Amino acid sequence: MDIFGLAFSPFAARAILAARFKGYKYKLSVPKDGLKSPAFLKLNPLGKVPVLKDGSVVLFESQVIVEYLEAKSKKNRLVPSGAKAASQVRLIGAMFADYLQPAIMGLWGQLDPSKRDQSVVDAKLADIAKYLDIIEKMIPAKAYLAGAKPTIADVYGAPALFFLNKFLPQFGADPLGGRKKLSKYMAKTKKDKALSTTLADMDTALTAWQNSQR
Ligand SMILES: N[C@@H](CCC(=O)N[C@@H](CS)C(=O)NCC(=O)O)C(=O)O
Repeated sequence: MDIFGLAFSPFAARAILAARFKGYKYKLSVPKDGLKSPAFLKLNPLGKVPVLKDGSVVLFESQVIVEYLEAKSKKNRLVPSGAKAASQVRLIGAMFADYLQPAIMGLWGQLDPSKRDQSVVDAKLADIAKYLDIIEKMIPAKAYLAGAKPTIADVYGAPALFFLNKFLPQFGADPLGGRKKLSKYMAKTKKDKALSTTLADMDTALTAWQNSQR
């Protein structure tokens, strides 16, 4: 299968992580002529990454791609089968995907101190702290965000936490603010091959992109 994406995109990272956790072979490529080229717009009319191409299946929207990858094989389940367990995993995933990540990415336009609006920064930092407190209470003290094995909570959580660690120090804030379970999780991501490789690739690609913008 083919994943079209930029390695530092938190949305592409979801597709990449899901593919890695599930054990699928895939090829990652950057859309050759850009995101708005006629060829790429045929795959995703929105001109955004990620896009997944698996034979005749062409999908965009990271959450749909993750669900497809999960549904394609029962191997290495990312959503447990029981209704209660599945809902807990989905709830943790939703906190990251729908609340924490948008608040963190809202700081993207504020990174340059000369163009910063401190009221926007303060509002985003307050939202981030609120969501982190909620997540810290929800997650179990286990190796992964929703338990002993990787789930979609990690697929949505790890890319968001990557950007949290990258951005917050630039605003003088401590990314995890001493939240014990989340801090332990971040330290443990180094021990999981899919997580450590994906986060390292995001780091390399983000640095290269930032250098290209200077
Ligand atoms: N809702 C989409 C968002 C994807 C998205 O915004 N991707 C960014 C990269 S981080 C992108 O392609 N931006 C280019 C653009 O919007 O022109 C998803 O979940 O896949």
